[in-house]
Amino acid sequence: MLGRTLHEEKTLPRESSIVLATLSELRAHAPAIFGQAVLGEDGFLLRKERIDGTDCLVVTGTTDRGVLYGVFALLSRIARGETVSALNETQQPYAPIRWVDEWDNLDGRIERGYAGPSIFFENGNVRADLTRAGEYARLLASIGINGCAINNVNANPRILEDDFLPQVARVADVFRPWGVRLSLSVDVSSPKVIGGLDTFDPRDPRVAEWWKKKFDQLYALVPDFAGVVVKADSEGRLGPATYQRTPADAANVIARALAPHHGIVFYRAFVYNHHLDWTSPKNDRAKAAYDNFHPLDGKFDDNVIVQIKHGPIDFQVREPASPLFSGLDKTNEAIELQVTQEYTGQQRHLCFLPTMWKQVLDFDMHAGPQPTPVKDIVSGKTFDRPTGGFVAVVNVGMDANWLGHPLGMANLYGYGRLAWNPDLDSKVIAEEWTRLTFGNDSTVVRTIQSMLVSSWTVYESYTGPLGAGTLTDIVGSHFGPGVESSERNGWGQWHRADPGGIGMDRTAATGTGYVDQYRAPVRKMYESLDTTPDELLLFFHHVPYTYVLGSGKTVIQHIYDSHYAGAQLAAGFVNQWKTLKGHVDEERYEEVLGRLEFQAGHAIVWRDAVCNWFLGISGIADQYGRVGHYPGRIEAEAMQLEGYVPFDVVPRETASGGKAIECLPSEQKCSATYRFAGAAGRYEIDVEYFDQNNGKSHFRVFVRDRVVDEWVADDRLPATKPGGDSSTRRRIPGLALRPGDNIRIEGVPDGEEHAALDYIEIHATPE
Ligand code: GCW
Repeated sequence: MLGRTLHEEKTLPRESSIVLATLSELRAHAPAIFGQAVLGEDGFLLRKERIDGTDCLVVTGTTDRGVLYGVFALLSRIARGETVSALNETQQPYAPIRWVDEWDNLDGRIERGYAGPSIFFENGNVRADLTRAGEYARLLASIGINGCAINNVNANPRILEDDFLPQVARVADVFRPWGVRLSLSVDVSSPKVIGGLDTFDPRDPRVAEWWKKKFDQLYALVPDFAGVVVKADSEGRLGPATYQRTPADAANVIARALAPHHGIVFYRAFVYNHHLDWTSPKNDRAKAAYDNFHPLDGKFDDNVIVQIKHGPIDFQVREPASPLFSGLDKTNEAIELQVTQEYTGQQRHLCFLPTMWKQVLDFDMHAGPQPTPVKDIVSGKTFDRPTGGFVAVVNVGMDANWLGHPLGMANLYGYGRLAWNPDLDSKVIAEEWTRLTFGNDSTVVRTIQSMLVSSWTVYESYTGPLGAGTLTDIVGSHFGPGVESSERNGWGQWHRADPGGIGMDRTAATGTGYVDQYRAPVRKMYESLDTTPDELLLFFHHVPYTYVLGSGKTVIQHIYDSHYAGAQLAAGFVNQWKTLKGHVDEERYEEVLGRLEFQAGHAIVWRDAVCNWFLGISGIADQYGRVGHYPGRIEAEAMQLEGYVPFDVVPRETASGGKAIECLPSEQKCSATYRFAGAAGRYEIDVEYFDQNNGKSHFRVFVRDRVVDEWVADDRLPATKPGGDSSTRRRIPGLALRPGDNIRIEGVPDGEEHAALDYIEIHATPE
């Protein structure tokens, strides 16, 4: 930036300089100036100083890592156009633990990853070329992250095999220059599966010995190894329950093997029974974490951290804070957040999560006489615990922009910033990120910041209303709408919608009693319908569709209205983004535009699926007559078909009218024709088709026998059949239509993808 070459000096410079040094080095050279400065671990100081008559910009910290963070903070200031002329700033991270987890499998695939294959693994081994892993560490360091678990919590025991350890050591080597410490997810059955023992009982001394030897071996290769993450007795994973032992037993046996090396264990509180009897009104998955871990408070060793998902279910679009945060006074805690947008649009939808995280981090658990927000509990302040902090599941991939959606990166940035300082306002974070990413053009900053800060509630409004959970296909992709999929199974993500009403009754008086897991003031608030906030109403209460919300609307009308408003706002993102053409680079402009257009189309799929489902079950019409009536929409099955055949889409609400048409492979090519009967004018046509990942169908659209558009359905959506995951909109703008014109869509199937079509919609465009 300055066009000058940096060099390492052992003494302080004689010319005006930027000085990077640890505090102890500075104290030795300039005791008068730095003798009094105090900093904790990872903290830094940025200061403009006159040292021996020369002006210096000093970046210092107690450790090299702190100095590095200070450098990034300085660069950030400069990039955001802030002054550095009178700098005097001290920053100290809120908590020692600021980690990320990656759910990468050794074969290179990533569980719930939406941005291509692993940057760490390929074909069962660590990648030969770890350039991207090193770049990722730099990126993490720039936002203050100091630990990274590189493999899936559904851990393959192979990760600890003797011949694998040197491979993971290579990852540690590329992390180290950036102060990011390596961590691994381990499977508790490893002593048996790869260790040759006939048991993995955590109380068996041979098992303890195995862990000890294993970590001695690992530390010989990776002296700064940070520790491990454990998922056990959860979703089919083996765990201490096999031997009637507790999570504390399992955590401690590993912790004791790590302790001599100062390593730590993150034991995930995500332990629940996924075969719950759904017919019992008392069963409740939300209770599981507290039920399993609260009785063990005080039984965990000091180098164990219980890692708690921010809500009691599983990263839904809206959940209350997990009651376990205030259920462990004598145990270290970390909050687990999710940057990868598993339930929040999978980086196909814009959903800026810091706004949501803040609601949980700032939520007062009433665990003491003073306010006890979640952020203070997890960082060890409330109960004075030795360690704790923040973890986020990130799941970056080899795709050029790490997370798939260029704007999705704001979530990773925001996570790092909040882990460093959870008091930051999410609007400020959005602004910082925008400036650092797109520059300081005020139109760009204002527009992107405003899109980001509204995006979570927009996403919520067309997906999961009033705390009912994300109404997605919960047994499959977790992407498109699937209202019914959460019911009648053991997974426990129930919303209990039936013809009479909707919501999980979690009260103590008549429900599952979940509210009793909170401290008194919180319990009291959620126990009563009157004091439960609307946005969490259906999480805590079962009410009739005609129940009147605080807003004055009935529940059913709220569902309809919020879905229509949400789809409208998603369409608005496209228009907002279009104002930035020429203000941001072309490549990202186009990429973001493509994602936002997809989102706007998919928001309509969501809107229609959810609204129709609730219309069906409640039998109560939309007061504004929108649901079930679609002006300008022509169902594909009502068009004149050649080769195409109609079929029923399951679940039916994921296609308009419950039906679509497909071109079976026995046909080379099929077509669907509609004779336009409207007035002459300019129109846009939306073609709703199904883009699966098991074929690349080809579409062509003709008006009066002239091709007006063509495309290949080759997106990577999580779908192998027509439905809410694959339904995609193609918008053809600016068409001149006359009455009697034939609009013909030609589909050529490929593989198992049958060029399926749902409908077309014709809208007049203003002259
Ligand atoms: O959110 C759910 C995911 C699983 C994941 C699990 C967990 C790694 O659907 O894919 O498994 O949570 O957090 O362990």
